[in-house]
Amino acid sequence: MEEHYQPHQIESEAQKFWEDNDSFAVTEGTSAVSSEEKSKEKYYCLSMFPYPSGRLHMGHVRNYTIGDVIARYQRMRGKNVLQPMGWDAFGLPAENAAIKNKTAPAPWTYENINYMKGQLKRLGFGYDWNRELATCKPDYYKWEQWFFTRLYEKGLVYKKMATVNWCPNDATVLANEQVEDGRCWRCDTIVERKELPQWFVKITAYADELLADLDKLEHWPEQVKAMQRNWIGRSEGVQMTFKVANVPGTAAAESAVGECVPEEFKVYTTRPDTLMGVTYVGIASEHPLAKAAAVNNPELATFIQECKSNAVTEAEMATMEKVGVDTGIRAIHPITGREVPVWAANFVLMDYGTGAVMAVPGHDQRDYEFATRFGLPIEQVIEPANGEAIDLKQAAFTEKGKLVNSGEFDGLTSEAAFNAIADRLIAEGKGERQVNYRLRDWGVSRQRYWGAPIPMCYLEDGTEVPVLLENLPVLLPEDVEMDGIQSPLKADPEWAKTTHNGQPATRETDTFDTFMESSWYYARYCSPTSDDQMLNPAQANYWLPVDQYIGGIEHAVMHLLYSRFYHKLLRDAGLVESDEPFKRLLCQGMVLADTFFKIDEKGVKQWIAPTDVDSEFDDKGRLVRATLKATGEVVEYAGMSKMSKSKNNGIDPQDLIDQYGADTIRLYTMFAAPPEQTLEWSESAVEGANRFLRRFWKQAAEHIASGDVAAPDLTFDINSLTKEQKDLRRKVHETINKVSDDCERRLTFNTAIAAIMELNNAINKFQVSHSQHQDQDRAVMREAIEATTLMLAPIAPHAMHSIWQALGHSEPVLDASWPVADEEALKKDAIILVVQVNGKVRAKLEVPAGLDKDAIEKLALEHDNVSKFTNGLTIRKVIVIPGKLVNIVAN
Ligand code: ANZ
Repeated sequence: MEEHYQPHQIESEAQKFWEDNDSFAVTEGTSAVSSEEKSKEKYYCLSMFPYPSGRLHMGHVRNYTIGDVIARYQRMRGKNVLQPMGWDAFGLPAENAAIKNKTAPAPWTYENINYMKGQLKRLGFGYDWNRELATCKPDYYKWEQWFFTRLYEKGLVYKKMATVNWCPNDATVLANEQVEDGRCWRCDTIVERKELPQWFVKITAYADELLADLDKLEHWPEQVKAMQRNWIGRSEGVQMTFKVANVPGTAAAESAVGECVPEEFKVYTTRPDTLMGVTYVGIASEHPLAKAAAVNNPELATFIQECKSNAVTEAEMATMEKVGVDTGIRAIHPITGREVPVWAANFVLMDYGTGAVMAVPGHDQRDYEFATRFGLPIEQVIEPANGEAIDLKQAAFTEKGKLVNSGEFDGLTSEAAFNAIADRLIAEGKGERQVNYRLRDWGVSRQRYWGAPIPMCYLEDGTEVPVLLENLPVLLPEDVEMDGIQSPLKADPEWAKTTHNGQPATRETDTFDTFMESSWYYARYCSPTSDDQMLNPAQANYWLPVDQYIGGIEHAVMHLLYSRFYHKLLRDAGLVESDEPFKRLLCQGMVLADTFFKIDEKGVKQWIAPTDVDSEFDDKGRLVRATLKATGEVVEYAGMSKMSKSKNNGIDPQDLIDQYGADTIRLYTMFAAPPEQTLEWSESAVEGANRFLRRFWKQAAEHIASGDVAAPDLTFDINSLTKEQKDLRRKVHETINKVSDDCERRLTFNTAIAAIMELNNAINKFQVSHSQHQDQDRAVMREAIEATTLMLAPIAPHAMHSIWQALGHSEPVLDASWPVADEEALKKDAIILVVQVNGKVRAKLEVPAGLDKDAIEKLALEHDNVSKFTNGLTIRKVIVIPGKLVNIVAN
């Protein structure tokens, strides 16, 4: 074994070994070769697959290191471990890059995949590359297209006109969460609203199950489950009808709108108990009534126009200024018959409930703000249950309570009134109970090119038909020219021409939302090459559900909800048996780094890469001075923030690999923080990780050089061990217990590593004080070094691969068994007891472990320092708490 740690050489040797032996290939144990796998418990460890953006960033490195450590650990625990990797390869950035570089998205994507795959290999991640998939490949999206046509046949897919967020710059539809402060998340352009025909998948049909099954997900972070619950947003309420008293200029309106102006409309409320406090009605600007009234109302028409260009998310709505216009329409209160004005208001969403609300400004804060602004009446109909006075001049009273000013309903509690009013409306045919979800159906149409073509076509008479299996996949042409304006699919009328059962037809030119691909890739890994069906159920059911899923918290809602939905669809199509795709979920924290800037001549902030800066710290570790490495110029420090291009504080993992090797980066990322917390980048901590590996390498090398390590005869005789030898053994086995628990249950690898480092210190001390010429010393040492090697193997697999070999093992460390603590070694020979006299500590007593109470009492009373304080007193009581304390009461 080389005396010095040479990561690059060691790492390429280990990687070659894994590659040559196809070490990470797994099967379900159905073939003869793999009968051993058959007897093992399966373990499916999955990290979220990357978008092939070009290079790995530290966030990827962190995510994939956590996954790889878990996978390797579970393998050493004797499991049959599947850990696959692939590429979430469709999406906008490829198009944008292609436009910029005047190429097509496909070659850009494949090149990136190639490069990033090399990086993943260089980091030593143990993936079964035989299962690699890229979602942009026809053999993958063919099955996604097929599944969509099945869903269409089942009535779970439909097309409708929908208002969408439209980014005029990217010419694409954006999901609500892709809109940040009214702007496109990618290019910052102000987002508009637009109506387009869109394909939808009925996720709302599964809303109840998606909500209920969250309770089954014991090993998911509470936070993620709460976000999903919130997103699904189940509420129970009443949908009721308001009649329209008048529409100003109805005839003109009808001819302009081209259809009948509605005579009535519906509202949805979760608080029917407040019905008697309705003083106006709010409708969305896109509501048919608003459109009708706008014909004769230019102010309203302008307002509707303005709302169109203001995309809003629900979060923004809460803080947004509430504005609106009186439509002139009057609606009739369903119980009192009183006429109330109908206002078009920007806080009413068209696609929630019915697009109209009964406004109760006394008890709803949004209605209150709106009423205050426009001088609409505010009436109290609920009082606090405890009879306290409320002040409607300050704010709405939004809690439940007891009804007042509500005629026959006065005195009822909100709960009782909910039922009484609902029953009354139902009896009069004016309403019904309803469960509502905030969750919308999943709009999957995108007007972009680089995605899976939606497998639908239109016959000459306009009938929509799903593409037949024999005509799938609908291929996306890869050899295209991007003009930056229109999707090549839309620009080429020839592409759309097709036939369906011999009849001429045109293809749909929209493509799928890329969440479609990422919603089922975890399942496809189980039978990645299956070409006669989407999934091979036997294989899928062997591996699924995923035992451990690891990824970023940014996917807490959309990706994880869509995948859960998709899994249930796959189940209902008979392809999988389980109800949920991911048993245990770990969301890793962000990677942060220091940010520095200087102000340039134009007064603009220039962000400076942390690697270009020298920092000085005070003794508390606070940064006191930062200077440019190149010139010594002082720069400003702006704190830690998420590594990002915009702050120029990203650290390229490739540079680190080149400098320190993969094991150091892996060890550093796992040691710097618990996986769920943010990781603060620190160059000196990377160096620390590197030093630790060097040190352990040296220890192992010295130990091996000290004498024969040929295994079997180098065992020790437990009965003749010295105290130091026993102490080291105890430390080794205590560490095994701690590290096992940290890796299995807690998933806190940082504390596991800290424990290994402590053990390492103990080894060092032992090595210095023991010449190791004694067989017994060498045997104890060997046990400690082997245990350390095994425990570090998942984290720093390359160095441990070499050390394990050098220790004389023929089987690779990858397949070695995880160490198990020896109960015998854990036993303590002696324990220290504190002796108190009348509550004051008077002595520390070393006694043999397992000594009985009487003997301990005797020893305590005989201790010099104890007898000094009990002299002349009468011993009243002696309390012995085994393993801890002796308390003597004397007076
Ligand atoms: C009257 C009322 C009185 C309401 C009150 C609340 C409190 P969740 O729980 O989220 O389902 N609402 C209904 N449709 C809306 C739309 N399209 N845009 C904006 N708001 C809408 O919310 C249901 C409540 O949100 C409904 O109950 C309605 O206001 C409002 F003291 O009706 B409520």
